[in-house]
Amino acid sequence: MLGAMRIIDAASNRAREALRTLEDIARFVLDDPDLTRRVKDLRHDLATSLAGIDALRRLAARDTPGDVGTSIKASGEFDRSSVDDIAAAAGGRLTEALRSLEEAAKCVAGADARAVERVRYQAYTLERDLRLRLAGGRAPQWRLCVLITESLCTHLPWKEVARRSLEGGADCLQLREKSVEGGLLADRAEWLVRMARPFGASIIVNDRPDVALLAGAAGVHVGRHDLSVLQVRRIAGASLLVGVSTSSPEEAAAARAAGADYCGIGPMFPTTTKHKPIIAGPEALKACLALPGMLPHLAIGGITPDTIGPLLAAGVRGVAVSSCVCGSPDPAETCRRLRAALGS
Ligand code: TZP
Ligand code: MG
Repeated sequence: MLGAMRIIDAASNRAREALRTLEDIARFVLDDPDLTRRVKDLRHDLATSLAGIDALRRLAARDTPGDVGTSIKASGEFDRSSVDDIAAAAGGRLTEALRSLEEAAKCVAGADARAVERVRYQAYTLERDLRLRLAGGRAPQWRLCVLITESLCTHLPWKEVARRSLEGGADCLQLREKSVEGGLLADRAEWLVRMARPFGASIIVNDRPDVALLAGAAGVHVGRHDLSVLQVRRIAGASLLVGVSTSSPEEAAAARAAGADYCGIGPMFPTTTKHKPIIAGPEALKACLALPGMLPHLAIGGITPDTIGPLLAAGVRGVAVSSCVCGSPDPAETCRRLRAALGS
Protein backbone atom coordinates (compact mmCIF):
# COMPACT_ATOMS: atom_id res chain seq x y z
CA MET A 1 0.00 0.00 0.00
CA LEU A 2 1.59 3.24 -1.19
CA GLY A 3 0.24 5.42 1.62
CA ALA A 4 1.58 3.12 4.35
CA MET A 5 4.95 2.99 2.57
CA ARG A 6 5.02 6.82 2.49
CA ILE A 7 4.36 6.85 6.24
CA ILE A 8 7.16 4.34 6.79
CA ASP A 9 9.53 6.47 4.75
CA ALA A 10 8.60 9.77 6.40
CA ALA A 11 8.30 8.47 9.97
CA SER A 12 11.55 6.54 9.85
CA ASN A 13 13.33 9.62 8.48
CA ARG A 14 11.88 11.70 11.31
CA ALA A 15 12.87 9.14 13.92
CA ARG A 16 16.38 8.82 12.49
CA GLU A 17 16.82 12.61 12.39
CA ALA A 18 15.55 12.98 15.95
CA LEU A 19 17.99 10.28 17.06
CA ARG A 20 20.83 12.12 15.32
CA THR A 21 19.88 15.30 17.15
CA LEU A 22 19.88 13.47 20.49
CA GLU A 23 23.15 11.76 19.63
CA ASP A 24 24.81 15.11 18.87
CA ILE A 25 23.60 16.46 22.23
CA ALA A 26 24.92 13.39 24.06
CA ARG A 27 28.20 13.64 22.22
CA PHE A 28 28.93 17.34 21.87
CA VAL A 29 27.02 18.91 24.75
CA LEU A 30 27.12 16.22 27.40
CA ASP A 31 30.42 14.56 26.41
CA ASP A 32 28.76 11.35 27.50
CA PRO A 33 30.10 8.22 25.81
CA ASP A 34 27.47 5.89 27.31
CA LEU A 35 24.50 7.99 26.21
CA THR A 36 26.11 8.52 22.80
CA ARG A 37 26.48 4.76 22.44
CA ARG A 38 22.89 4.14 23.51
CA VAL A 39 21.53 6.58 20.94
CA LYS A 40 23.72 5.11 18.22
CA ASP A 41 22.60 1.58 19.10
CA LEU A 42 18.97 2.65 18.95
CA ARG A 43 19.51 4.15 15.52
CA HIS A 44 20.96 0.80 14.49
CA ASP A 45 18.02 -1.13 15.99
CA LEU A 46 15.62 1.12 14.13
CA ALA A 47 17.37 0.43 10.84
CA THR A 48 17.29 -3.31 11.57
CA SER A 49 13.55 -3.22 12.26
CA LEU A 50 13.00 -1.92 8.71
CA ALA A 51 15.74 -3.91 7.00
CA GLY A 52 13.23 -6.35 5.50
CA ILE A 53 11.57 -3.61 3.42
CA ASP A 54 12.60 -3.28 -0.21
CA ALA A 55 14.68 -0.09 -0.04
CA LEU A 56 13.89 0.97 -3.60
CA ARG A 57 10.15 0.58 -3.10
CA ARG A 58 10.44 2.73 -0.03
CA LEU A 59 12.40 5.45 -1.84
CA ALA A 60 10.08 5.29 -4.83
CA ALA A 61 7.11 5.93 -2.53
CA ARG A 62 8.69 9.24 -1.50
CA ASP A 63 7.04 12.36 -2.95
CA THR A 64 8.19 15.39 -1.02
CA PRO A 65 6.97 17.99 -3.54
CA GLY A 66 3.55 16.34 -3.41
CA ASP A 67 3.50 16.24 0.41
CA VAL A 68 0.62 18.43 1.63
CA GLY A 69 2.26 18.72 5.05
CA THR A 70 5.48 20.51 4.11
CA SER A 71 3.88 23.94 4.00
CA ILE A 72 2.01 23.55 7.31
CA LYS A 73 4.22 24.89 10.10
CA ALA A 74 3.56 24.33 13.76
CA SER A 75 3.91 27.45 15.89
CA GLY A 76 7.09 27.22 17.90
CA GLU A 77 8.85 24.99 15.40
CA PHE A 78 11.65 27.55 15.14
CA ASP A 79 11.65 28.63 18.80
CA ARG A 80 14.37 26.88 20.75
CA SER A 81 15.96 28.78 23.60
CA SER A 82 18.17 26.07 25.07
CA VAL A 83 19.68 22.70 24.35
CA ASP A 84 17.03 21.23 26.65
CA ASP A 85 14.37 22.71 24.36
CA ILE A 86 16.07 21.01 21.43
CA ALA A 87 16.23 17.72 23.34
CA ALA A 88 12.58 18.01 24.38
CA ALA A 89 11.50 18.61 20.79
CA ALA A 90 13.70 15.80 19.46
CA GLY A 91 12.49 13.39 22.15
CA GLY A 92 8.87 14.16 21.36
CA ARG A 93 9.43 13.89 17.64
CA LEU A 94 11.23 10.58 18.08
CA THR A 95 8.51 8.80 20.03
CA GLU A 96 5.71 10.24 17.89
CA ALA A 97 7.48 9.15 14.73
CA LEU A 98 8.08 5.69 16.17
CA ARG A 99 4.40 5.26 17.02
CA SER A 100 3.34 6.28 13.51
CA LEU A 101 6.01 4.04 12.03
CA GLU A 102 4.91 1.10 14.18
CA GLU A 103 1.31 1.41 13.00
CA ALA A 104 2.29 1.62 9.33
CA ALA A 105 4.76 -1.24 9.79
CA LYS A 106 1.84 -3.54 10.64
CA CYS A 107 0.64 -3.41 7.05
CA VAL A 108 3.87 -3.23 5.07
CA ALA A 109 5.66 -6.41 4.11
CA GLY A 110 9.18 -6.72 5.49
CA ALA A 111 8.67 -4.18 8.31
CA ASP A 112 8.90 -5.60 11.82
CA ALA A 113 6.29 -3.70 13.86
CA ARG A 114 7.22 -5.52 17.08
CA ALA A 115 10.85 -4.51 16.68
CA VAL A 116 9.73 -0.90 16.13
CA GLU A 117 7.68 -1.17 19.32
CA ARG A 118 10.79 -2.31 21.22
CA VAL A 119 12.70 0.68 19.84
CA ARG A 120 9.87 2.96 21.00
CA TYR A 121 10.05 1.61 24.55
CA GLN A 122 13.80 2.11 24.62
CA ALA A 123 13.31 5.61 23.26
CA TYR A 124 11.12 6.56 26.23
CA THR A 125 13.84 5.59 28.70
CA LEU A 126 16.55 7.21 26.62
CA GLU A 127 14.58 10.46 26.48
CA ARG A 128 14.18 10.39 30.26
CA ASP A 129 17.85 9.66 30.95
CA LEU A 130 19.16 12.22 28.52
CA ARG A 131 16.87 14.99 29.74
CA LEU A 132 17.53 14.21 33.42
CA ARG A 133 21.21 14.34 32.59
CA LEU A 134 20.82 17.68 30.79
CA ALA A 135 18.97 19.04 33.82
CA GLY A 136 21.94 18.28 36.10
CA GLY A 137 25.14 20.20 36.78
CA ARG A 138 23.26 23.39 37.72
CA ALA A 139 24.96 24.05 41.06
CA PRO A 140 27.28 27.00 41.34
CA GLN A 141 30.89 26.07 42.00
CA TRP A 142 30.81 26.96 45.68
CA ARG A 143 34.15 27.70 47.28
CA LEU A 144 33.37 26.81 50.86
CA CYS A 145 30.50 24.79 52.25
CA VAL A 146 30.20 24.34 56.01
CA LEU A 147 28.27 21.32 57.28
CA ILE A 148 26.31 22.44 60.32
CA THR A 149 25.89 19.75 62.97
CA GLU A 150 24.89 20.89 66.44
CA SER A 151 26.75 18.15 68.34
CA LEU A 152 30.04 19.25 66.74
CA CYS A 153 29.55 22.87 67.79
CA THR A 154 31.67 22.77 70.92
CA HIS A 155 32.32 26.49 71.50
CA LEU A 156 29.26 28.31 70.21
CA PRO A 157 25.57 27.60 69.59
CA TRP A 158 25.00 26.13 66.13
CA LYS A 159 23.17 29.25 64.91
CA GLU A 160 26.19 31.34 65.81
CA VAL A 161 28.47 28.93 63.99
CA ALA A 162 26.25 29.16 60.92
CA ARG A 163 26.09 32.95 60.94
CA ARG A 164 29.79 33.38 61.57
CA SER A 165 30.63 30.90 58.84
CA LEU A 166 28.86 33.12 56.35
CA GLU A 167 30.57 36.20 57.78
CA GLY A 168 33.86 34.42 57.23
CA GLY A 169 33.07 33.75 53.57
CA ALA A 170 31.29 30.39 53.36
CA ASP A 171 28.99 30.54 50.34
CA CYS A 172 27.06 27.38 51.22
CA LEU A 173 25.84 25.71 54.41
CA GLN A 174 24.64 22.14 54.62
CA LEU A 175 22.30 21.26 57.47
CA ARG A 176 23.50 17.83 58.51
CA GLU A 177 21.63 16.40 61.50
CA LYS A 178 21.16 12.66 61.62
CA SER A 179 18.92 12.51 64.66
CA VAL A 180 16.83 15.66 64.59
CA GLU A 181 13.23 14.83 63.71
CA GLY A 182 11.41 16.22 60.69
CA GLY A 183 9.49 19.11 62.23
CA LEU A 184 12.44 20.52 64.12
CA LEU A 185 14.71 19.91 61.16
CA ALA A 186 12.39 21.91 58.91
CA ASP A 187 12.38 24.76 61.45
CA ARG A 188 16.17 24.75 61.48
CA ALA A 189 16.35 24.67 57.70
CA GLU A 190 13.92 27.58 57.44
CA TRP A 191 15.93 29.56 59.95
CA LEU A 192 19.09 28.94 57.94
CA VAL A 193 17.43 29.91 54.65
CA ARG A 194 16.25 33.22 56.12
CA MET A 195 19.57 33.94 57.85
CA ALA A 196 21.62 33.14 54.71
CA ARG A 197 19.54 35.25 52.31
CA PRO A 198 21.35 38.59 52.81
CA PHE A 199 24.67 36.81 52.29
CA GLY A 200 23.52 35.29 49.00
CA ALA A 201 24.64 31.89 50.31
CA SER A 202 22.97 28.57 49.50
CA ILE A 203 21.40 26.21 52.02
CA ILE A 204 21.53 22.49 51.37
CA VAL A 205 19.75 19.90 53.53
CA ASN A 206 21.36 16.54 54.07
CA ASP A 207 19.26 13.46 53.17
CA ARG A 208 15.80 15.10 53.20
CA PRO A 209 14.31 16.53 50.00
CA ASP A 210 10.95 17.00 51.77
CA VAL A 211 12.53 19.23 54.40
CA ALA A 212 14.58 21.07 51.77
CA LEU A 213 11.44 21.81 49.74
CA LEU A 214 9.43 22.91 52.77
CA ALA A 215 12.15 25.27 53.89
CA GLY A 216 12.81 26.74 50.45
CA ALA A 217 16.39 25.49 50.56
CA ALA A 218 18.49 25.42 47.41
CA GLY A 219 19.08 21.71 47.44
CA VAL A 220 19.54 18.34 49.06
CA HIS A 221 22.60 16.19 49.51
CA VAL A 222 22.29 12.42 49.22
CA GLY A 223 24.74 9.62 49.93
CA ARG A 224 25.11 6.06 48.73
CA HIS A 225 22.21 4.60 50.73
CA ASP A 226 19.90 7.60 50.52
CA LEU A 227 17.33 8.46 47.86
CA SER A 228 18.78 8.33 44.37
CA VAL A 229 18.95 11.37 42.10
CA LEU A 230 16.01 9.94 40.15
CA GLN A 231 13.96 9.53 43.33
CA VAL A 232 14.75 13.09 44.38
CA ARG A 233 13.70 14.32 40.93
CA ARG A 234 10.42 12.40 41.36
CA ILE A 235 9.81 14.39 44.53
CA ALA A 236 11.28 17.73 43.64
CA GLY A 237 11.72 17.95 39.86
CA ALA A 238 14.00 20.86 39.09
CA SER A 239 13.12 22.71 42.32
CA LEU A 240 16.12 21.37 44.22
CA LEU A 241 19.77 21.06 43.40
CA VAL A 242 20.86 17.49 44.06
CA GLY A 243 24.31 16.73 45.40
CA VAL A 244 25.73 13.22 45.57
CA SER A 245 28.56 11.82 47.68
CA THR A 246 31.27 10.12 45.62
CA SER A 247 34.71 8.76 46.32
CA SER A 248 36.16 7.90 42.90
CA PRO A 249 36.07 9.11 39.31
CA GLU A 250 33.73 6.22 38.47
CA GLU A 251 31.26 7.36 41.10
CA ALA A 252 31.60 10.99 40.03
CA ALA A 253 30.88 9.98 36.43
CA ALA A 254 27.88 7.95 37.60
CA ALA A 255 26.57 10.94 39.58
CA ARG A 256 26.86 13.06 36.47
CA ALA A 257 25.14 10.41 34.35
CA ALA A 258 22.30 10.27 36.88
CA GLY A 259 21.74 14.02 36.52
CA ALA A 260 23.23 15.23 39.81
CA ASP A 261 23.91 18.96 40.14
CA TYR A 262 27.16 18.69 42.06
CA CYS A 263 29.18 16.00 43.78
CA GLY A 264 31.00 15.69 47.05
CA ILE A 265 34.32 13.86 46.70
CA GLY A 266 35.86 12.25 49.74
CA PRO A 267 37.07 11.59 52.20
CA MET A 268 40.23 13.47 51.37
CA PHE A 269 41.82 12.66 54.74
CA PRO A 270 40.97 10.60 57.82
CA THR A 271 37.98 12.10 59.59
CA THR A 272 36.19 11.40 62.83
CA THR A 273 32.96 13.06 61.67
CA LYS A 274 31.83 10.07 59.66
CA HIS A 275 32.87 6.43 59.60
CA LYS A 276 34.95 6.17 56.45
CA PRO A 277 37.38 3.24 56.41
CA ILE A 278 38.70 3.99 52.92
CA ILE A 279 40.36 7.29 52.17
CA ALA A 280 39.81 8.53 48.62
CA GLY A 281 42.50 11.18 49.03
CA PRO A 282 43.75 14.00 46.80
CA GLU A 283 44.57 11.45 44.07
CA ALA A 284 40.89 10.61 43.63
CA LEU A 285 40.09 14.32 43.60
CA LYS A 286 42.64 14.88 40.85
CA ALA A 287 41.24 12.01 38.79
CA CYS A 288 37.68 13.33 39.21
CA LEU A 289 38.69 16.82 38.14
CA ALA A 290 40.19 15.39 34.95
CA LEU A 291 36.83 13.92 33.86
CA PRO A 292 35.40 15.65 30.79
CA GLY A 293 32.41 17.77 31.76
CA MET A 294 33.02 17.23 35.47
CA LEU A 295 30.26 18.47 37.78
CA PRO A 296 30.77 21.30 40.27
CA HIS A 297 32.46 19.62 43.23
CA LEU A 298 33.13 19.87 46.93
CA ALA A 299 36.10 17.98 48.32
CA ILE A 300 35.28 16.75 51.82
CA GLY A 301 36.67 14.88 54.81
CA GLY A 302 39.35 15.99 57.25
CA ILE A 303 39.89 19.32 55.51
CA THR A 304 41.30 22.20 57.57
CA PRO A 305 43.36 25.28 56.72
CA ASP A 306 46.40 23.14 57.56
CA THR A 307 45.53 20.13 55.39
CA ILE A 308 44.16 21.91 52.32
CA GLY A 309 47.56 22.23 50.56
CA PRO A 310 47.49 18.93 48.60
CA LEU A 311 43.93 19.67 47.46
CA LEU A 312 45.00 23.01 46.04
CA ALA A 313 47.80 21.20 44.26
CA ALA A 314 45.21 18.80 42.82
CA GLY A 315 43.19 21.76 41.47
CA VAL A 316 40.35 21.83 44.00
CA ARG A 317 37.81 24.63 43.47
CA GLY A 318 35.44 24.00 46.40
CA VAL A 319 35.66 22.31 49.79
CA ALA A 320 33.17 21.18 52.41
CA VAL A 321 34.17 21.13 56.06
CA SER A 322 32.48 20.20 59.27
CA SER A 323 34.45 19.73 62.47
CA CYS A 324 37.15 22.29 61.78
CA VAL A 325 34.55 25.07 61.62
CA CYS A 326 31.85 23.72 63.97
CA GLY A 327 34.51 23.01 66.61
CA SER A 328 36.37 26.26 66.13
CA PRO A 329 36.28 28.97 68.82
CA ASP A 330 36.29 31.42 65.91
CA PRO A 331 34.38 29.95 62.95
CA ALA A 332 34.58 33.18 60.94
CA GLU A 333 38.35 33.23 61.17
CA THR A 334 38.63 29.53 60.25
CA CYS A 335 36.41 30.20 57.21
CA ARG A 336 38.50 33.22 56.26
CA ARG A 337 41.63 31.11 56.35
CA LEU A 338 40.02 28.43 54.17
CA ARG A 339 38.74 31.04 51.72
CA ALA A 340 42.13 32.73 51.59
CA ALA A 341 43.78 29.40 50.80
CA LEU A 342 41.26 28.77 48.01
CA GLY A 343 41.82 32.18 46.42
CA SER A 344 39.09 34.27 44.88
N1 TZP B 1 31.35 12.76 53.97
C1 TZP B 1 32.57 12.35 53.67
S1 TZP B 1 33.69 12.79 54.83
C2 TZP B 1 32.52 13.59 55.75
C3 TZP B 1 31.28 13.45 55.13
C4 TZP B 1 30.01 13.97 55.62
C5 TZP B 1 32.81 14.25 57.04
C6 TZP B 1 33.36 15.63 56.87
O1 TZP B 1 33.60 16.18 58.12
P1 TZP B 1 35.01 16.78 58.57
O2 TZP B 1 34.81 17.06 60.05
O3 TZP B 1 35.22 18.07 57.80
O4 TZP B 1 36.05 15.75 58.31
MG1 MG C 1 23.02 10.79 53.70
